[in-house]
Amino acid sequence: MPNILSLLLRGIKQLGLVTTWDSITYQMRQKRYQARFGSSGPSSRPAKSDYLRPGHITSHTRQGRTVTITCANGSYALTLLAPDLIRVRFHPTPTPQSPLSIPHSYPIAKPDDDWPPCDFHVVETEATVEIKTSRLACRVAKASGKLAFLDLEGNVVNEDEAGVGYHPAGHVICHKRIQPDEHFYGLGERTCRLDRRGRRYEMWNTDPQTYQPDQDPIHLCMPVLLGLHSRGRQGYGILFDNTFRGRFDLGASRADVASFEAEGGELCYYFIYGPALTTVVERYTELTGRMTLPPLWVLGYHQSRWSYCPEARVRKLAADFREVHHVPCDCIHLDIHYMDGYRCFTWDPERFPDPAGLIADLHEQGFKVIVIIDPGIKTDRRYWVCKSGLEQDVFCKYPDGKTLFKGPVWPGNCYFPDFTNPRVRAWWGDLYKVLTDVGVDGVWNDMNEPSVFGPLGTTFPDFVRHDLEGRGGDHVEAHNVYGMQMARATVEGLMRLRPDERPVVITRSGWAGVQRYALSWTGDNEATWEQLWLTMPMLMNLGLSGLAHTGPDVGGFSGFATGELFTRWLQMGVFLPFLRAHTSLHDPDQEPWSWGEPYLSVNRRHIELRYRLLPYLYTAFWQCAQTGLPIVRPLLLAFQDDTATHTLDDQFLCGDAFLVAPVIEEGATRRSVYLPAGVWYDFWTDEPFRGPAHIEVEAPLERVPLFVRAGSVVPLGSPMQYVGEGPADRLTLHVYPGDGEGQLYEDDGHTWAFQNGNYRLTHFILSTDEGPPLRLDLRRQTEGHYEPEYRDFEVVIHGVDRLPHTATADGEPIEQCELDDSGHAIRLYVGLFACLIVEWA
Ligand code: MIG
Repeated sequence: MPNILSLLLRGIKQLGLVTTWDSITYQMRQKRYQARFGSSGPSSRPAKSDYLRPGHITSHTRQGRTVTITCANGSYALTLLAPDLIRVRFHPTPTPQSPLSIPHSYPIAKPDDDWPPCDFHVVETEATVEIKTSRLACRVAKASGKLAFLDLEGNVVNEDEAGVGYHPAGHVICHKRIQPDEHFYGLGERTCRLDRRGRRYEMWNTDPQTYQPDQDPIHLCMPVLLGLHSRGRQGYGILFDNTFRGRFDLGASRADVASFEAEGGELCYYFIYGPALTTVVERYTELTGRMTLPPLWVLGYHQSRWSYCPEARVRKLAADFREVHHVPCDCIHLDIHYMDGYRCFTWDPERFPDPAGLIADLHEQGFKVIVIIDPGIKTDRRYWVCKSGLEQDVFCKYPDGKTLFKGPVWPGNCYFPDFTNPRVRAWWGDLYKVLTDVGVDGVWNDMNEPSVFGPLGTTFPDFVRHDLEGRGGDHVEAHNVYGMQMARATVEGLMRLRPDERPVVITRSGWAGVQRYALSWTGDNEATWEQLWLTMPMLMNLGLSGLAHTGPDVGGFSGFATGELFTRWLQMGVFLPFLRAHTSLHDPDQEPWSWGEPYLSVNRRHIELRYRLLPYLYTAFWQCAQTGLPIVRPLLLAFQDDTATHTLDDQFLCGDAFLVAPVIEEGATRRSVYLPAGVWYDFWTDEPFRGPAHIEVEAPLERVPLFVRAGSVVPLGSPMQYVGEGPADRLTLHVYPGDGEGQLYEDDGHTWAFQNGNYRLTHFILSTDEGPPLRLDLRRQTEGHYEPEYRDFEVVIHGVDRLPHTATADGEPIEQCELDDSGHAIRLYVGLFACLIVEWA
């Protein structure tokens, strides 16, 4: 009893009386519905031995790109989409399924017919049926029907242990063998280390209401796994294409066995061969889609809290940035208190009497505005969205097909749109007109796991029905894609409403493929040092899972950061794709100036660095949109054959040039850093280091340990208060001697004109002759017809301590050349050159 009472009191304190009451009555109602429609929650798991396995092969046939292999207890359809990409489907029926009926899949962006033809042949031996492409072999054992994927020399890349299995209750599973030195990555957003091996991961998007390290699952699960073994020589990926509640077990039950399973649906997975994980990520994002290029301002600094209100508080925040503290910022986020009683698509008439006026003024000062939108629609017939939704029949229902599912969230009881219905998505997208009409620039979709308040379960009951693109199904199947389809409905709406502007949608939940629709932030973290560290493995694995545009609540959502913690988190954030400070309702403001000096100055300097980095970062975003290669990368992605990188998760690469090693310990002013093979320059001192090596570096509060790979050409812009503040008159190219290539991508920063050639892509080729004499040769080639505003370059050559003997641009001597104050770099001033040659006597 005291338990219930304290729960009740806590509930009332956090949620208010109405919502608490709705929460309690919700529990009572759910009990009734459970009695009527069946139980809810994970069903009991069959024993491993209870699964039906394929059994021996009876025949095989080939039709188009699909090989059908019939076994005693079912049949495989193995479809060759590319030489390194095979889809495996297994059906328990003895009659082969038509390989042509491909069920709709939410993750898949590239249908079978869009893949070019793929050459392969089928070879039968005494013991196997083997499918061979130019990259890989898929061998099926005749006796057992088990699969193995091999490279062309016959080395095992991945092989079945018990292999695929079906259970009459509808469960599907696949058991794989773990290779001795195998490491695992991926699985979307997890609160665990970079290497996923040795534990279980649930596939069930969940609102943890502030998570702890090692808590699982949280907001955004993805059924994509990457494996790396044989000292980095073998790498592959698996997408388990099944949305039902499920789990991955990566050596938890048995150290040498990995499995993935689901409570229903098909046993269908895509196998992607590397061996380079960069190849895997590229293929995977070809299959599931890539992000579209965001507008440049999204790469700026964002400031948020739960919630900035009323209007006067927002205006003061803007003035604090521009007039008081001169800290650059591009965007202010409005959390749920801007709404009228938490009703989405409304404004609180007292707190925000004139949203259009406020937003126009913020625009005037160079701010963009992002507002939060939740899926729950208050059950209030006088509220226009609810009324329209009821008229249009958009809300989720119980199996009787009549009763609307109702659950409490912030506004009290809510109905929930069924985003798995295309008609509902269209309705939802159009609602945003009321927000774009007043000038809102982007949308933040929260609570879309979906989250419902109440101890009996934090989401819909299993038996709630969904459209699932017309097929129909229950929540066990639709749950994991609910958030992704909400983000999709949102972005499709924004595209219709503002076709010329690149849309901005932030989502908390998602599933494989969500990168096509939205960026995401890592939800409700905590203001602790451990969670500062955790940001790195979280983001690196999200990037490997195809979702590269991500970032944490800098400073931590729950709890109040110390000045030192915020500053250290921000220093790391400068190199993360999405940079936003945010905090919870119950905590003080976390703004760059909240702790006074010395923090304010350090914070300002690092946010200024973020803005100088924009040309470099934007290029990394463009690369990611082209190839899927993430912006924040684990070191193993660039140094796969260096086993020291395979579990390294306290430092990361940002784009092609930077290695970032944030300080993750309170009070620390030094840290050790691992530098992989090659020469690395300390960004702050220009001191060169040769890797592979563990080194100790100074890390005073004033700076984040940062290294630049030799051979890099890093384009940096000028400091500014916000994107588009004024014309840039110059671009600085930071050159780090060595041999390498670099890119710079530029366009207007917000429209789709780049799709018609209105962009400029610059290739830099840097070669260095160590000499003596030392000689640097920098080539610059461009494509596309976009013309940036600047005409001049400042070229900074790092790691040299005296003026060159000759410096020419396209054969002409360069007049302006000076030694940097540091004494470790020189500066040259040149126009739009094609070939720069600098030589020291
Ligand atoms: O139940 O909108 O993760 O960023 O500030 C909490 C209020 C709801 C959770 C989000 C958080 C946001 C908060 N929301």
